[in-house]
Amino acid sequence: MSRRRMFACLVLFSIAPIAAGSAQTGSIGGTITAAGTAVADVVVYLVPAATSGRGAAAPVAAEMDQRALHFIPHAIVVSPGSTVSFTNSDRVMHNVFHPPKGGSAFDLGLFGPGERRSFVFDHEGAFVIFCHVHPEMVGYVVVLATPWRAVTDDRGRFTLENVPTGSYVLHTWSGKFAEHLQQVSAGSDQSAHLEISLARGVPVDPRALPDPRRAP
Ligand SMILES: [Cu+2]
Repeated sequence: MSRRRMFACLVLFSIAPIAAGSAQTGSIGGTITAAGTAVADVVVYLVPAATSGRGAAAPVAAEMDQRALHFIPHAIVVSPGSTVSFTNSDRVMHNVFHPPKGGSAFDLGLFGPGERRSFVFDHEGAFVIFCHVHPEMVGYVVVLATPWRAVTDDRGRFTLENVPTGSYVLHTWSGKFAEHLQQVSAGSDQSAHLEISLARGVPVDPRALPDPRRAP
């Protein structure tokens, strides 16, 4: 690493804790279960109750691996304009495609061990990802502009950090469960903990996104 880059990193590391400790933000965390069992790979996101408060996250570079005939992670959440790279880490051919739905279909073709293909997700939505070679392979790329978003871990846990003080509607997205909506508020230096139970049902695609007034 060059001296200049090292200096830039040091500056970033020293600024970050100050921003995270701002008195104007809080955190909202919790656990998601269904029928008493923790659910991993659920996307959790906040939409501010006031339209004017909506933030937009910058595009990112994200990775989704193809390993042991699975997409890993099973679900990721990125902002519009983000590039997602799919790497074939197996010893067989793989493919990545999203089936035609609302004109958003794409197919990255067949690619071999060690190869990588990328796709830029320009618009919000929940994109189911398949492989032509292995019909059992399924993954999800959920594209959301809101900066307050997370994916539950293996124990169903999530944390939304640096949420400005205010009122929000919390949404969940999962390939298997109905959307859960809940009004929440973030307070200065407060951390809320939620226990959310999901019911089986059809997920709501974020492309039909949220009228913030549509609260339970
Ligand atoms: Cu495959």
